[in-house]
Amino acid sequence: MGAAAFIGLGSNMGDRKAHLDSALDALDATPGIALFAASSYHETRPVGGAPGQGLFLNAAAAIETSLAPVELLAALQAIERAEGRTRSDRWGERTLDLDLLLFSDHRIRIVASGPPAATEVVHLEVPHPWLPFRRFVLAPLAEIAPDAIDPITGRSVASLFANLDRRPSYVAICDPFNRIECDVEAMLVTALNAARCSGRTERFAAKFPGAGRYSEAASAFLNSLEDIRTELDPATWTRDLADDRWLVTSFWFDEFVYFAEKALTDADRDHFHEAAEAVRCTIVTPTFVVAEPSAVSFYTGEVPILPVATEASRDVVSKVLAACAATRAG
Ligand code: A4P
Ligand code: MG
Repeated sequence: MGAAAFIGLGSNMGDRKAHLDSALDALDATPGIALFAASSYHETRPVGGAPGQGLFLNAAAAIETSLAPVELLAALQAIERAEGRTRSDRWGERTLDLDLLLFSDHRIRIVASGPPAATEVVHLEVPHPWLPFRRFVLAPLAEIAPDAIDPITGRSVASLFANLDRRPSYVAICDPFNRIECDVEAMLVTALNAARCSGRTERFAAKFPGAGRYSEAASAFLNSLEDIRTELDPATWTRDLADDRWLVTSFWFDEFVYFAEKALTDADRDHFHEAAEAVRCTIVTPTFVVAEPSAVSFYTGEVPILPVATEASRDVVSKVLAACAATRAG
């Protein structure tokens, strides 16, 4: 009939099971939507939002639809309203929340705009921006669609879900242009009681050694690779971190490689590239990377990225903490 899409369902108010049951019926009854599969219902602790909220029931549904993405969003919101959803606080308690997780292989970013009086102000991001971070979304989705692909990371749902269970849990901050306030790393380390690398690696983040000095820089870059290999050796971190402790670094390996390769001459670049790829296989990979938007543009890889605008440190930190909590909540 049309496109395959996946919907995340959540409820933490009233008769939660009844809300999810009727949402699935309503989806199937909507013209242009056929319900293909629904996951079991998962009881989960609330992530974010006001304290004291009740536990959620979360589920995922696979549909086929002839509706356009914006029409589908409108249909989801109509079903939410029919279940008594009122929009109060962001991430507040809700009878029913329906999120469009994936729509075929589309990447959609419609940012709400228009005059304040406009009645139809659409905001839609697909894949859902929190998809790779949320256990309460990936666990039910992996039940019904383990092979569905997230077009941003190119990874399957099963692989994104497995990523959350990898240890050590590791957040890398990618900020090559120093746009994120420098106290963010320290605030995160404190809030998460996280481990951090020793000072040696900090210089990769601060000023890539020799950057811009071309041929002279080649050996410095190769030395830095060796430092990274030592500092991000999985054996160290598996030994030093208790199961659930986070590692936080103020640099990201891919960022270092990207800028090193830009700075090197053609002759040095190939050799460096080979060496970097060999190191990549031996070091810990971030669970996710925190990056300011202009740093994201050069990257098209498998590691999930949490974009943070150049907002106040407090806001960046609370967004990162929400993502960390979402990977864990069960
Ligand atoms: N919007 C943009 N993209 C989408 C999309 N892909 N799917 C816009 C659905 N809506 C999308 O949503 C706010 C606006 O997002 C809408 O106007 C829509 O145009 P909302 O449902 O009014 O507000 P919200 O749900 O409070 O905020 P948000 O940011 O959508 O939150 P989420 O992502 O829905 O997360 N913890 C557990 N354990 N289980 C949960 O289900 N859910 C949330 C809410 C937080 N914590 C949770 C759970
Ligand atoms: Mg929502």
